[in-house]
Amino acid sequence: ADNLADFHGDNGCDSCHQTDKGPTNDNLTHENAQCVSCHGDLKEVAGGEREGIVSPHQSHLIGDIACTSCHKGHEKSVTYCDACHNFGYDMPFGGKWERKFVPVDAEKAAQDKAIAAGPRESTDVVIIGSGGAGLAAAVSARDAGVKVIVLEKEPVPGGNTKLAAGGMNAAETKPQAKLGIQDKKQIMIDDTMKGGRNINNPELVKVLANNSSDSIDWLTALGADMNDVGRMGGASVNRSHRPTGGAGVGAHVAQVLWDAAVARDTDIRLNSRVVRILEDGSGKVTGVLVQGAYTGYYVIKADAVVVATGGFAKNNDRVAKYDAKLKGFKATNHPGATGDGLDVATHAGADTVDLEYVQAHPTYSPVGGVMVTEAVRGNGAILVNREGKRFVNEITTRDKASAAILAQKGESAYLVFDDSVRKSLSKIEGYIHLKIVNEGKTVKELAEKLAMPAAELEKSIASYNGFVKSGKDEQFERANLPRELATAPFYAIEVAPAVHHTMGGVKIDTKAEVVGKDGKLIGGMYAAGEVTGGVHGANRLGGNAISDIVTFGRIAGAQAAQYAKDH
Ligand code: FAD
Ligand code: MEZ
Repeated sequence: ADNLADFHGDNGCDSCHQTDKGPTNDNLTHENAQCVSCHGDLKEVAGGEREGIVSPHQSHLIGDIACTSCHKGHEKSVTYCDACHNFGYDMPFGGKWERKFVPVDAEKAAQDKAIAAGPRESTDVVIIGSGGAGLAAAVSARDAGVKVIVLEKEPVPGGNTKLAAGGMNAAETKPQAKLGIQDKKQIMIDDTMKGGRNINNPELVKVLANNSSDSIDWLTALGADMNDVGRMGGASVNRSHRPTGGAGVGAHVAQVLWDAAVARDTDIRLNSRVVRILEDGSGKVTGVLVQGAYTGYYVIKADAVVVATGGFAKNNDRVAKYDAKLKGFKATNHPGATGDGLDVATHAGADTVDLEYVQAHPTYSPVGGVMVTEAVRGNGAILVNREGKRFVNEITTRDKASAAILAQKGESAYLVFDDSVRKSLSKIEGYIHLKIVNEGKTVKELAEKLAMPAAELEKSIASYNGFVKSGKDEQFERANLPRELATAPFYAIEVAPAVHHTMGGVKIDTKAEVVGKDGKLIGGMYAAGEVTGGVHGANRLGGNAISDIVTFGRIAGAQAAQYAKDH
């Protein structure tokens, strides 16, 4: 047998499919139920795995992960995890992970034919993308009482949102008040404008900051725990909210939003790529053209569409077009962050802003294929070079920290911390699990493992601890000095910059309405999240994206629902 279908061949097509024509929907609902009926659900399969391996069936992905996300019937199976990691799983009938970007208008003739055939179904609001912006929009549109279809091109939901780690920025919140943190929405506005080099759209920044605590309350009411509050680069106050104990914010927020959307009976379709937004002669939205991975092209008629398709950091050709310095760089993003949603919106007349600004995250682990959250630095870690010396204010903005790392020998650095930092942030356990963390019982032992001069590393840590005691970093003016690095064991992770966030995108107004190339609003088209531009200016502050997607996702969903009711 060459693939799973061949292997199961003796059982006949109906052992997987409902009809002899193959799949009946793009979620492969029936096919996946068949897998589960024989092999058990994810939890049961994970339970039977060998101890000590990084289990492919226990992951940070959200929702009920479909077996068919990795296990394919008629082609080679692929390990979805390989889009980021490289665990070397022994996958039955496995092939190599590869992704080629296919432009949205690649099959024009087939697309035109589907459009000519007319709509297969209709709804009030279509939401493109199942990341945080899309799911927040879905929940708020459902709460406004309209019919919603969410379309997601990947086999798994959650986009980049499910990967978000360090936190969600918000000012004047209840969790801050409980911890005695004094903050002001105006300070969040000022920090965001300064971090974005003052080219942000100030009206959008006001919406971001002024709604941020309401967004925390909204998530909390849906069941989220946003009670741990830490510091991110460029913030002058601790305002980055995450679950108690310091677990990753994104997987939690995405799961809460997913559960809320499912509880509201939202029609969510995976493996469903939107390739065109359709409009009438006057330029008003009339629906979308979908490319179902298994059911082919079809049209959904809709009154309003929310574009929530995320950024394009995983599409290096496109990134390099805007910033040649980033050519060939790795990316922290999920495989779907290619920018085709941006193409769909611009083909339908949307204007764009700030596309030339692409952000590198300073601390990506080339060994693990994962981003190491800024929260590790926010909670006390320092950055040292191969000589064991600090070289930058660790919690400066990302553009500055990335440039400083690239200026070091080997174009990488080590993130060094102690056991008290580890205990402050449960996300670190994930890095240990991934085996990307070096450990020493003493600073000397750690330095020896890194082939670094031990005396220099000891000196750097001793002088940093002195700054913590005095409350002033005499070397780099680091503003937050949360704890001394004095509790053994000591740890280090090698880190280098990787493409992380695309600041620019579709132009929107404060109601998430899309502005057309002629400067007028496009009737029925809304956008939210990383696909949009203007909120973050030239450089996004850590923690501001989750705030952006929840606030503007909610606004886009409510506005699209109202538009659908009015038309
Ligand atoms: P996404 O969550 O990326 O969702 C977009 C979805 O649209 C994807 O699922 C995609 O597959 C789908 N899609 C795209 N095109 C189409 C199409 N044509 N048809 C159908 N579907 C389509 N920000 C913070 O504020 N705090 C953090 O701690 C943080 N940590 C991060 C850690 C990592 C590793 C990464 C990569 C990012 C992090 N960010 C963080 C940034 C933040 O996660 C993202 O900017 C944000 O989640 C984007 O949300 P979104 O909903 O706009 O897009
Ligand atoms: O906002 C981000 O991208 C972020 C906080 C990432 C991280 O380091 O956790």
